[in-house]
Amino acid sequence: MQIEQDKLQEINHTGIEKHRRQFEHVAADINDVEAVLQKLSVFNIAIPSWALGTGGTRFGRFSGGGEPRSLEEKIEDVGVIHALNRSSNAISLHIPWDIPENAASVKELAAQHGLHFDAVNSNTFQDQKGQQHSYKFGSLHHTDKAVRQQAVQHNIEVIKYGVQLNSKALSVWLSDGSNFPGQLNFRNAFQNTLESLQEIYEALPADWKVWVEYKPYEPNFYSTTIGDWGQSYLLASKLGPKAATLVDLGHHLQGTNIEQIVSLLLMENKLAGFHFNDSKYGDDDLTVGSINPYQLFLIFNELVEGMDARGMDHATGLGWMIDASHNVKDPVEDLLQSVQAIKIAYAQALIIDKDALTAAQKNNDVVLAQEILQQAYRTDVRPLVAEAGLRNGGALNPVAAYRKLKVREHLIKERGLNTVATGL
Ligand code: RM4
Ligand code: MN
Ligand code: MN
Repeated sequence: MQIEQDKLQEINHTGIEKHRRQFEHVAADINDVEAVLQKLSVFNIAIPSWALGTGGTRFGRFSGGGEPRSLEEKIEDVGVIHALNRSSNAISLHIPWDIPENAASVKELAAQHGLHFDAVNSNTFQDQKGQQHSYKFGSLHHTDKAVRQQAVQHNIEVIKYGVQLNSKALSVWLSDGSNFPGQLNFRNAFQNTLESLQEIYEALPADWKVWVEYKPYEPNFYSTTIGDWGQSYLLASKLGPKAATLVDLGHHLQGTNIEQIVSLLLMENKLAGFHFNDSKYGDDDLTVGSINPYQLFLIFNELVEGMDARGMDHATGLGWMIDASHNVKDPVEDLLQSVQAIKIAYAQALIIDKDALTAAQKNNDVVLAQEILQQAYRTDVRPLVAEAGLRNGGALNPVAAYRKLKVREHLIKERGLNTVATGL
């Protein structure tokens, strides 16, 4: 389904006066508001192909209706998201959930919606039909070389699919680990993982990267072979310059200072990018910004500061992706909310008074440092985000426009009520 521009403009028109008032109010106090708008307008976050249907629990799946039945329909849904927010110009594919059978036509369809392909994700955490060896006891870390080889080959195949689509990165998340003490020799598991990743690394085209994602637990509950950023960083360092660490916000134990991890990885040029989501307890994959928007802001503070220190382009310097999926929301609305939350946190980080903060840090003026950060965090920057979207031809309020345009109703009519998208 295509968003009709004239209808979208009509909807925007009804809210424009209120928006103007709110925008002028916040813009008046911002230094170089045009520079902030410019940065917001080129900032994009990739949508995961596995988040377009309802999913995300082991216990049941309750289809919301009109779910995409194919990769083509997933691309159309991302097209809808991008048409509304003008900030989701890429899709990240999970193989084999979403195999691009005909790369040329898939690429063309994506281009029609103004989309391209971000990192491709491999999957060695589930057995596929007809697969020779099982991943029950892991994949790249497996004790049996034949299993490791099969998993390596799968990753190489995923790179090949990605090359056809002009992706530039392979994202690897392993569920490899152990459920019980004694089950695994940690050193061997790590060495096997490293050697397997080295083979995959060798298969990367010159302009490609491999992103190594970590996660502390689940599905294994005693150990995970790439369990934290230290383990991922160690692998990425040993692999070489094309390897870096991917931070999924939900993959940390409670209380972990994620912003500090981000800051140091960035300093070492080993931060690949993000899987954004939010969580209360673990890998909850909830809508970005729904639980702890302050943490998200603090992460963006480190990102803006650290990327500027390295002279990096905010929009293209790192991989920006969402990794969320769950049961009770319309997935498209959920993704629209997530992208907005990310842009809000980014905008807040952009308006921090950096010079004042640096001076406060130098003077050990702890109170002032907090005041400066929270001044930015407590500014309602939503009119800035809306203005950037509007100038790009998007919706003033993407979720509201999606509802007014009755997109889900159209999709249900087109696809039916009982469709189930591939994914978890
Ligand atoms: C994992 C991890 C991966 C994602 C899978 C579906 O927990 O976050 O990035 O590909 O879930
Ligand atoms: Mn992830
Ligand atoms: Mn996860």
